[in-house]
Amino acid sequence: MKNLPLLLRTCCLLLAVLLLPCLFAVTSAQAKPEKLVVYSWSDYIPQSVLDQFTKETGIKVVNATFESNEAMYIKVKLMKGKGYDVILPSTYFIDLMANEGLLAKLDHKQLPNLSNLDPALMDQPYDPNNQYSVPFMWGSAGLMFNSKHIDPASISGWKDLLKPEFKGKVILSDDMRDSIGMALKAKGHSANTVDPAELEDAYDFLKALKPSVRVFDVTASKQAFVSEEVLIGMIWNGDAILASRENPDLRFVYPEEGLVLWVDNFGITSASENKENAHKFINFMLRPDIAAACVEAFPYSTPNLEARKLLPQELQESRVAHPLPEDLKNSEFVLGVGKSLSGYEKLWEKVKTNR
Ligand code: SPD
Repeated sequence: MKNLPLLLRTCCLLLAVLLLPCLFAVTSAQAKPEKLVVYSWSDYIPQSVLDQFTKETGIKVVNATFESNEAMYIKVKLMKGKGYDVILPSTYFIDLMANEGLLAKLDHKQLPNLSNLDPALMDQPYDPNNQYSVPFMWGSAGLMFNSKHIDPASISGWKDLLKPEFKGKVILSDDMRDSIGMALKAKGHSANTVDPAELEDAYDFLKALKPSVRVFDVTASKQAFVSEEVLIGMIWNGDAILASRENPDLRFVYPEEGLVLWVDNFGITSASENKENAHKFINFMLRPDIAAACVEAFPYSTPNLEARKLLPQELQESRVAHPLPEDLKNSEFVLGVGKSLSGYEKLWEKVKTNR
């Protein structure tokens, strides 16, 4: 260095000073890889899909899970969204969370794969123009029974759950809107009623059914059917397909009174500090090959029309995964019920505590 001319030495020094921050940036990026926290329903996004995202982008994904919208909502609200980037609420929590400022507006320019989605499930009243949410999967809370123990000709709807021979053999969904929605349908009402008298009717149905209920569950419902711990009751359609692969005596029924349908949607928390990566993740999940991989692992109904074409024939044609319009006669998507939510909560509390 001593022998170099002064000008050259000054240039070298200047260059070193300029490059130093870049060097630090590179080392700190290497030490701390980018990370996204995705808060989703359990058994919904296969680990292989998350690994594929990391492989393609270098972004690590932590998949925290929840079992109900209510549990997810309380946690996100308590933390004001901090700590979570992408969340997966059902329709009836989208408007609630958006109105409370918990969801960020989406930038559709960063989501070109939106074009793969079925227009029939877009731009819904709970989120006009999909400003805050994009559908991932939809499905139903249907009726399943074991045909080894129960004559298929004897089962046509929810009212059959009340038959005395099923005492102690019934499973109901531990999801408040699923089970109250089922009871409302059984009584011929809308699953989204705000009429207290109709809710009282639903309560009467659930009260009469309670002695027959072996368990309220959503996470273990598949296993309860497979092991024949329960013989009849409610199950989400994706779990029904997985259960009947393990126990071929299981039959899924679209009840004549109708059933409740739901759509689970991706949203980004307003507190997310990784909104660009969150958009990258959602766009990746909307890719046909990725959405198809999700349905193959957890066979719910996909709103991704391009993904559906990639599914094995058996799943493309399954009426449990992809019902025909006539299967959904009298059925309804669960929607927000505004201030009446407290009426639903009180009813649920009474059912669960036998009051
Ligand atoms: N294992 C994933 C299940 C997702 C079910 N969505 C439920 C909506 C609740 N009504």
